[in-house]
Amino acid sequence: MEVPSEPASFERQSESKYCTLFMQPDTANTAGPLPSTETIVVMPEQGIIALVSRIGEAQQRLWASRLSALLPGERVVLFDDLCESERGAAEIAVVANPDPAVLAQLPNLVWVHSLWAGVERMVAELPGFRPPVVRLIDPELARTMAEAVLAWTLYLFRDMPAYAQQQRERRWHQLEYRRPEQVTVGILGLGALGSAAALRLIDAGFNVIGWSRSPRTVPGADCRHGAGALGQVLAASQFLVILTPLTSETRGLMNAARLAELPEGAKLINFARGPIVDTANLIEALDSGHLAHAVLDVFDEEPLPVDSVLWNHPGVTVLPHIAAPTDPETAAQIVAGNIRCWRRTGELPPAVDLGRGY
Ligand code: NDP
Ligand code: OXD
Repeated sequence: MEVPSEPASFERQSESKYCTLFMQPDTANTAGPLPSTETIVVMPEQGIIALVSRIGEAQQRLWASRLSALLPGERVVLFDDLCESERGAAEIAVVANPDPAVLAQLPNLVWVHSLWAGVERMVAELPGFRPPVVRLIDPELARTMAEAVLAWTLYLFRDMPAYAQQQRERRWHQLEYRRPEQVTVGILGLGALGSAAALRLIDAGFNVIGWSRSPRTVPGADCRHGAGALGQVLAASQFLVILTPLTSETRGLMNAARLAELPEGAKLINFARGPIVDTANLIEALDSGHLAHAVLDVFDEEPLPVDSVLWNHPGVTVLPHIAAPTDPETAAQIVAGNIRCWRRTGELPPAVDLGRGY
């Protein structure tokens, strides 16, 4: 511990154990007089967690204070507020859409925790990144996504876009009703979010057929896996919900040929990432009447450019990436819990497979 005998300044430079800390004696200890004329330097044994994000500064500060409150033994600090030695000392980065150039300035990172469930942009921007990346797996996020999938499946199932159009035309016309059991919803992706969505749809009475890369079991759902099974899943899906991550295998997955495999009049919901569906092919399928409607929450470019044809297409419902927002309260608890666990045991939750892309 460094004890400067005659500090030139009493300015508090940092609370870190890594930066020299000068504290004014009478503010450093409010419990009573200091025992000697020497200045006491308080250096709390705290780890440094760098917060790296391209979200706005105010939001970053909120995350930092939320996490700090849950992690009394740590300092959660915005990257820009870290001094040089602190950057070298940071072992953990908590990130949300991080700038890769900024992450590169944290040379001793041991691991990274994403505040978001989807890490596709990060994976694409960080080829060869070595520290393990842990993404957010939050039951509350899964619940929110399942709720969104049910909400927009019902929106399509109960013909709300058609009734809204009829109202604009002052047209009184009753469309045929079918029961949920008469309808099959396909779900591409049976991970944390897709499997929760499947269970919610089954609970609401729908038949569910799901698709994953490796074998998965969701009670009550017909689960298929592997590229060879995609055609069977699409052929059965009157409604198709996309919840696979964007990877080299899923980019452009729903192209003209795949869209054509859906039954006539099928409806599509993309809650994953825009480039999984080929937009031009989707518009063609809607214009030809092969597809009846698409609910899109995600796009090739976000925010969706004002001149995009999707805004005014009668067969498209545009949502501004709201299917399942990160819940700050539950996400902070989960991230803090994972950090505490790692400090205690050295164990991390399963990391993203950067080679596989998710
Ligand atoms: P998971 O990693 O838990 O699940 C991904 C699923 O997709 C797995 O079942 C996986 O198969 C499957 N999959 C991946 N690649 C393929 C492939 N080539 N062929 C077949 N199946 C494949 O992810 P989450 O469920 O947590 O999240 C999914 C996505 O949802 C995120 O990546 C993100 O893009 C999006 N998202 C959107 C939000 C929104 O608000 N719109 C909010 C949060 C996330 P397997 O089980 O075999 O690994
Ligand atoms: C996420 C998202 O990945 O909002 O969390 O898409």
